[in-house]
Amino acid sequence: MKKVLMIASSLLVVVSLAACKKEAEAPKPTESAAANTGSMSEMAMAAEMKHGKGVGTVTEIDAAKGMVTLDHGDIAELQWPAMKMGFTIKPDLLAGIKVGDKVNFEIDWDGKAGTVTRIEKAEK
Ligand SMILES: [Cu+2]
Repeated sequence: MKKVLMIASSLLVVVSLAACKKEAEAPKPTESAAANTGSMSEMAMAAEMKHGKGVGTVTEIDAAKGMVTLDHGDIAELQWPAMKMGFTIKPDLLAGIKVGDKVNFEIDWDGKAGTVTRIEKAEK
């Protein structure tokens, strides 16, 4: 929406100053540079949240803190090797899950911390 408005307003500037070409061209680089910076940072932020799927074993549950520790296998989407690590989780997702369970899970990873968005016992 913003970008469309920027383009529309820079077109207006060009049209209104069309009589004098030198003045019409001068403000253009500044405006498009500002527009690019805005959309680039939005793209970078969107790219930081990644989603991955994995299989693991529950090694620790702290429902009060909304934490679960999983000894998980590779997660291809995140290029992660197998490891043991803690994730935040909504406590209600932990219903029926206990330490020692083998689980299938999905996570959101923001580059620093992971949140389990789905977890269920794996079929044996
Ligand atoms: Cu991990």
